[in-house]
Amino acid sequence: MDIKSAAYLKSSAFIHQCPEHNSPEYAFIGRSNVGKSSLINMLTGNKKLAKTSATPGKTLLINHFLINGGQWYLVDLPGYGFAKRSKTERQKLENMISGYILQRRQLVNLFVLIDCRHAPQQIDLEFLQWLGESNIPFSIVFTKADKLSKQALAKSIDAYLQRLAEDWEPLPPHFITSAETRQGRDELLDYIDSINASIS
Ligand SMILES: Nc1nc2c(ncn2[C@@H]2O[C@H](COP(=O)(O)OP(=O)(O)O)[C@@H](O)[C@H]2O)c(=O)[nH]1
Ligand SMILES: [Mg+2]
Repeated sequence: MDIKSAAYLKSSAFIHQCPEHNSPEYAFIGRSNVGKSSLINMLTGNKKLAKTSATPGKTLLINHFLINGGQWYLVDLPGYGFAKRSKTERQKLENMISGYILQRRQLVNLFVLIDCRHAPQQIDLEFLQWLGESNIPFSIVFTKADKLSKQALAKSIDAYLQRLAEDWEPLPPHFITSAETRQGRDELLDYIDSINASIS
């Protein structure tokens, strides 16, 4: 499958402000700076669609992007675990994120992004646990694959999957991507396509 058109639609602070439609939504989440916006730009082939930033913690809203005229939607969620925010600001963001994830009936799959260079971190593992307990369908996307050699990449991802295997049987689906080299693009789009086909 390919993306024929992609357009920014709306930014929302609450689920009740999110666009009304009946098409599937695929949302991206992960720590600030993990590469959510870059991945959306890479998938859609539009470098300017989602705002990317070298300064972490910029996206504070739920951003909807219309794909192929509304056949489906990509959703850029705020990053979690950005330490420099105040406690009230963090709480507000957490409510926004959990509200969307738990209540958005159009959400068919959540992509949880993990920097391929990082060892498993508590905040991500706990978030995955919470998704499992909440019965939210999700998959894992290892980002920034271009930052490691082939060998180091395989080693890092193996270690991560081994850690996940302590909590998950079977392992959730996972993808390896790079916004620079476009690695993983076809696999992710085919995966989205197969989910779209299974629910249409
Ligand atoms: N080398 C490399 N850099 C990336 C990749 N994805 C994102 N980045 C960089 O990481 C930073 C954060 O990316 P961004 O997409 O804004 O992260 P977000 O906060 O999760 O939306 C930016 O400086 C990006 O250019 C990637 O696949 N490869
Ligand atoms: Mg972003």
